[in-house]
Amino acid sequence: MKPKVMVTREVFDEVLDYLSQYFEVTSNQSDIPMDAETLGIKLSDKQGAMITISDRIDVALLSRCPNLKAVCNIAVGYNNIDLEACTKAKVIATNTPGVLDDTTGDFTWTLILATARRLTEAETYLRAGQWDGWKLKQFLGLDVHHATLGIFGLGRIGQVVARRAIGFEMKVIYHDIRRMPPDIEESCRARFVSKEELLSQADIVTLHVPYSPETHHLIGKAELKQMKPTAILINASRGGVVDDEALIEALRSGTIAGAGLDVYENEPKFNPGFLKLRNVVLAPHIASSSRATRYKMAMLAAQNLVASLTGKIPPNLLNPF
Ligand code: 8YV
Repeated sequence: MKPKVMVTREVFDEVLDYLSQYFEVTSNQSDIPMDAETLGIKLSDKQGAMITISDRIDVALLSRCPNLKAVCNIAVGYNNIDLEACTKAKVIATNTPGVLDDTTGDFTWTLILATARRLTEAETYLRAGQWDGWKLKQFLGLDVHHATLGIFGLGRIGQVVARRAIGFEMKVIYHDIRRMPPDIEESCRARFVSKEELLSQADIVTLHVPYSPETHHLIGKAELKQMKPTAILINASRGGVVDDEALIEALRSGTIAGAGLDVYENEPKFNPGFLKLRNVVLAPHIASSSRATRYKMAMLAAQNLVASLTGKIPPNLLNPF
């Protein structure tokens, strides 16, 4: 008998076909997110699950799923998975690093350019029929070329963002928990600086750190105050890295000039204060969403699941066994 697995959200048919070669597959193709209670019921008789960041894998869930052997996230970030609890329960956990770096880096640039040049604000104005002609001082923005780009987290995605900055002839500075090796700094043309220097020098601050207790509210009221009033903040990493309430206040009061966001605290119920602001570009967590990349992410998660349940070491194992 084939092992039973669940795919908790809609995925591509090809991915389901691949999984079906190995498993009896149940898939939530209706794509309605499941609450913790439903997830527990659905996974109670499964050996494996392909999950997304909206599925929380914790002690409570694991205690209800005695057959579970592997949870494979369709995401590089895995703050939805309690790794320690998985290890204790002998459940393999995996993620999808690498395949989304370029696409997420591209989208970070989408946010940088749209925010710096006030695209959402200008388009809203035009669509509302308010445009009555060209004006010299209309929607004056921030120049991206030759500006200073400050990157928090020079990991895989941060490096992509830095390399794209070379074309804009920017000065790139970065901060991380540890300094990167010289070859990476050189290929990114990035200079390591303190958190304080990054915040006070950058015209554009962009965040590429994972969410953890250490990065919770990495950017809060005090950090926003250290930024230039002309600077913009970009977040395509994880909600919770920024204190959204503090950011809304900073955008309202002019502490900083603008923000471009793809992620929020308490997604998808983000702070409604953002909707009242003109100087913020808002996207619904789509940084990795190109057709090709989302396919690769789902397929990689499926490969991780197949390896995990066929006695192999999965390519993207997160916890020790
Ligand atoms: C995913 C992401 O689309 O990979 C991540 O960590 O944030 C996105 O690329 C999202 O997490 C869906 O699970």
